[in-house]
Amino acid sequence: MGSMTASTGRRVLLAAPRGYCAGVDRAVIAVEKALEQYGAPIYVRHEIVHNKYVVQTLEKKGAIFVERTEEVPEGNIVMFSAHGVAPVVHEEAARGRLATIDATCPLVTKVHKEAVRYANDDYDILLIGHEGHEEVIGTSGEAPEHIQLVDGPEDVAKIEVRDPEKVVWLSQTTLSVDETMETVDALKTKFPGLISPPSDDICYATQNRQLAVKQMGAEAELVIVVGSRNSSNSKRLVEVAKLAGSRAAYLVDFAAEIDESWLDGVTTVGVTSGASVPEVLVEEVLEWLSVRGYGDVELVKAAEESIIFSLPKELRRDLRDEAAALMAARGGSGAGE
Ligand code: 0CH
Ligand code: SF4
Repeated sequence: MGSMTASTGRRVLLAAPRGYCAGVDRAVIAVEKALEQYGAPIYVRHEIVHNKYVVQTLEKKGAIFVERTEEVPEGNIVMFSAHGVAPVVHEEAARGRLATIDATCPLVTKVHKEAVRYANDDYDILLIGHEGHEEVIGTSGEAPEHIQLVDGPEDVAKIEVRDPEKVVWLSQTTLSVDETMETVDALKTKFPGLISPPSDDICYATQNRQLAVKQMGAEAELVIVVGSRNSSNSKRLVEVAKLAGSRAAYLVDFAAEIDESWLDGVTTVGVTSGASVPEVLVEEVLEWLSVRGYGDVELVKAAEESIIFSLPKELRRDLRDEAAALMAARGGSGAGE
């Protein structure tokens, strides 16, 4: 490795942790398992995770991605994505006589439960998150009449609450930690009685990936983040890298999207990937860099991760009645093509 290194000094800093978090791993395996157990097609409402390659790969195996529950033909199986859904979506599925498999990350479900609890206690809930993002739509749907969205510090001025002594903030799981703290500070200035969530809503994976990219951003002139454009946590990594000091940071889905000119005058390249990104895509980027003289790879390790989630309950227990009925209708064979 890197016989050129001594003369050129070119190197790659590789973030750890990066890539798949426990919630994504579980959700992607869940689709694969569902395809194995019940056969194609398996409908998935919304991209199971926000990654182009993952979606394309699962489509080839027989998954069909839809945006609305109503698009799923009656009597089929529909999976809910890792980002979670509002309760009304469960009702839509029941109305459409669909069997459901819920791949919502348990850490998103945790935030849903917090929302329900504070709504039941009649709090005003200030949900920090990005407008229009699937997760925020799902969480807000738990208690629409109690929840207001706060999309960054600039939104704080317009927020009004019924009783400033009964306000709590919650958040999307994939936000920038630093920007969220700015928003919280602004909210606290306005509402000194504001209560914080019982535990961090921004999840461990989001936090750790930002920590690692922050460390590398201080040293790397260029940071390449592998991830899709609609992936909130991946986009945050680009922002965090720049704030940490890297001259430039880019989001790419594939190595082929990297522009050679980005390397001009660059000695140290940082590489990381979002929580929805398979490692094979990072390997391709490392290969692309290695061919261009950046073959010396150093790990920047910010945290250890060992968390694993068990599969959605619908895939763990024996067939649910509705899924069993569905299989009977398909001719009784478990493993479809
Ligand atoms: O970062 P976002 O939430 O856009 O989603 P992703 O890229 O699919 O990553 C996984 C997070 C899923 C829900 O927390
Ligand atoms: Fe769960 Fe966090 Fe991964 Fe989202 S990013 S799926 S909340 S572990």
